[in-house]
Amino acid sequence: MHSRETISAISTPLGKSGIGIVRLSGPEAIDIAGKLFRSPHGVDLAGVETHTLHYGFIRDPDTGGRMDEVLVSVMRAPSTYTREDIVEINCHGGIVPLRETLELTHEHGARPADPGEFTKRAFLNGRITLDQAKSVKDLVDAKTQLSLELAVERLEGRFSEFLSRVREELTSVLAEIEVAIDFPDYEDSVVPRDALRGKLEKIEGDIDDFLGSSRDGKILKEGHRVTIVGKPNVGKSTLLNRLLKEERAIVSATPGTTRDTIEEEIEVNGIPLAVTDTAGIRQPENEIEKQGVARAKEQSRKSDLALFLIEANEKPGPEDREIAEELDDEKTILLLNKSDLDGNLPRSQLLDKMGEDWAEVIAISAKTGSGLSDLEDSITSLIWGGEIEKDESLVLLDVQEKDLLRKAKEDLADALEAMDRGAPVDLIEVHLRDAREKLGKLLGEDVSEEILGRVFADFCVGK
Ligand SMILES: Nc1nc2c(ncn2[C@@H]2O[C@H](COP(=O)(O)OP(=O)(O)OP(=O)(O)O)[C@@H](O)[C@H]2O)c(=O)[nH]1
Ligand SMILES: [Mg+2]
Repeated sequence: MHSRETISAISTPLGKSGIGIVRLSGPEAIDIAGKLFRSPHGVDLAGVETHTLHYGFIRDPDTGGRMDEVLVSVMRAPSTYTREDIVEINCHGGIVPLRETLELTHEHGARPADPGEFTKRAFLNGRITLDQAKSVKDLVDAKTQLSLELAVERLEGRFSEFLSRVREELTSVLAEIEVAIDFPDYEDSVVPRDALRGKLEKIEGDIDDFLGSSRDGKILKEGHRVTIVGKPNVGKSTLLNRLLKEERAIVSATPGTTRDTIEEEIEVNGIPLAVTDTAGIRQPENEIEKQGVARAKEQSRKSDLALFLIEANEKPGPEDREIAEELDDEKTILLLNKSDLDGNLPRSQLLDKMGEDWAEVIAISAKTGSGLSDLEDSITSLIWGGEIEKDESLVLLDVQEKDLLRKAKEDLADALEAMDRGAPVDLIEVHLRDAREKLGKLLGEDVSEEILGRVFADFCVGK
């Protein structure tokens, strides 16, 4: 399915760097570039070998004005990223000539590429799977090393490999069943139900394992989850505001000000974090507080890192110790807050009461900001230090993918159930076909324009 239109875009990040690439893809790519390119050696792009590089100038054919000194690479279909003819014009003169060169390609027959359109063409022309196309996007926006590595892994096609294998197994089961449908009289002798059952159970189990080893792509891109916990009035909301550098949460001297959890995204030394402020944990006095406290506890269990606040100038009480019991101390930074006030207790005395195994203990003042950069550095080093370990079998799935995979598994369960109650073989077949169709969708076959549009719409132009 080759497109008749030729597209072009700047495919390097726009910045002050001296070099940039205008990329053209489509049947007229070489033609259009040829109109703009002048070689001092008289090279005509139309006649050059594929995958060759040519030195020359870009000139406006109408005025003859010289735009930029360039290196042009010519790659002919099908061995290219999009499987179409591709020309890349490497411009050297900075952003202005880069833009002008792009405009010239538009004036001479190319259309501006939509975001992600190069990758979309690569997919439509069968060069990469949808899964891999998405990985290109993940790669482009990978924010942390971890998500980058996962994106690369995915690009290598682990997910597609798994899907293809499972689908093949399912197809062979379906083939056996079809025999039974064609020769109903011989059903029992032709289709050994026990053997089929074993195969289907294995497929179901494989999908289940795979789901277990996957993780929401969304969460990783949003960053590590950090929860701020502590008894009422200890300064949690003040700390959130301080980390956010804005007044997000209400702060007051009345204990119990925050009734529910508040989540915000921040960046600390370039690492994205999803930070949650929680209701102070104490014996709840009413229903609303009770729910807030329950949610705070749940949130701290789910998080990758907890920031646990106690007062620097007060003996820790039973409330503090009760919270401590809920936390995994290796994944908790103990913060001695309000250290700007008089009467700070010696650290050793506080740790005597609170235990010493915290990942880090830091004295801060959420109010004045002292100790905050120590806290930020400590969060950074815990994350980079591998506190959150990369699970080798981890695969990034987005919500829709997970959902489809889960539904495919349900179809298999339905088929098995139908088998158990001795349902006719064509009913079993219907469920298996449904499952197979879902696996096909996950592999990017039979995807409607709408879904495709969604996948490629949030790409950067030029990819
Ligand atoms: N002196 C001083 N006061 C602080 C500090 N941090 C917070 N406070 C004050 O302590 C009071 C409670 O602060 P909050 O941030 O609302 O405390 P919280 O933990 O969110 O309280 P709840 O939402 O009720 O659980 C406010 O009056 C803050 O100004 C600090 O580092 N030093
Ligand atoms: Mg609060």
